[in-house]
Amino acid sequence: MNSIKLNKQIAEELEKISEAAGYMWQKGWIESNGGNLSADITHLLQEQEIDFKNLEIIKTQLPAGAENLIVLVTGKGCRLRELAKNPEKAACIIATNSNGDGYSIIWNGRNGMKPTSELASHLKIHVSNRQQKNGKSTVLHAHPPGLIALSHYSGADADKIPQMLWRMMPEVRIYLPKGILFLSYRTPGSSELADITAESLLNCDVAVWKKHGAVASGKDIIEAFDLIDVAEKGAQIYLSCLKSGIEPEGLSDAEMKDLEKFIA
Ligand code: 2HA
Ligand code: ZN
Repeated sequence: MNSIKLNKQIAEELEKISEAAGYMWQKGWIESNGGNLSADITHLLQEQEIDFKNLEIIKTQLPAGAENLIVLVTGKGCRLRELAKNPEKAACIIATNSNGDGYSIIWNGRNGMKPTSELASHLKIHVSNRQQKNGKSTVLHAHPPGLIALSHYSGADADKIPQMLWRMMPEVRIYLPKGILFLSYRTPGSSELADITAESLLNCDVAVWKKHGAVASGKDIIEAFDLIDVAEKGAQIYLSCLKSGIEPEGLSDAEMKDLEKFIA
């Protein structure tokens, strides 16, 4: 049942989500039901537009600060590739309650649609973005293969990989000024994963979930996509060199210094 009508601004958000889903499918980041995304659209809906009467409340402990939010989010078990042609097959809109102990589905809750299993991460990042007032309202999680492959490496020099990705080409350093952070493994969907991800995104542009995927947040979903795309490009170049038997040189310290001057 739908308790709201989609207004023009929400329809525009959905269009960008469809566009990003098309790119991600082409790039092989969203196999089967892999990946999930969300947009905090609280500011796009007037309170009076929502008819809370007769709405089922799905009880769950929400992260602190996640009360009274309206979030467009992909559905649990849904195929993100379907967003490209028919968002109704893979996304719904939820409204979190004011007690912080549940939410209602206010758009597209029919056919048993439930929000993604990674809802905790999405909500915690939205709360953090609001606290930071950084203008970011979307969160994207996908399974880009290059970053995941690199996250399997745990040799003594594993902590040098983020620096090496920065050095693969100037754009990586320029576009991801806070860099890429590889997080230790946590169970998918867990609140521990949500905590470490929201905290890490304060200090990086792309967080990599070890042996799982990548997460980024942007002012819109295309910006979040671009962040992961640039990080993945760095990973692909690095892996291509290694696969070709080339030990990549990477931008030198002097070239990096020069670049930093250029960025400043
Ligand atoms: O939504 O990618 O991390 C499926 C996933 C879980
Ligand atoms: Zn995943």
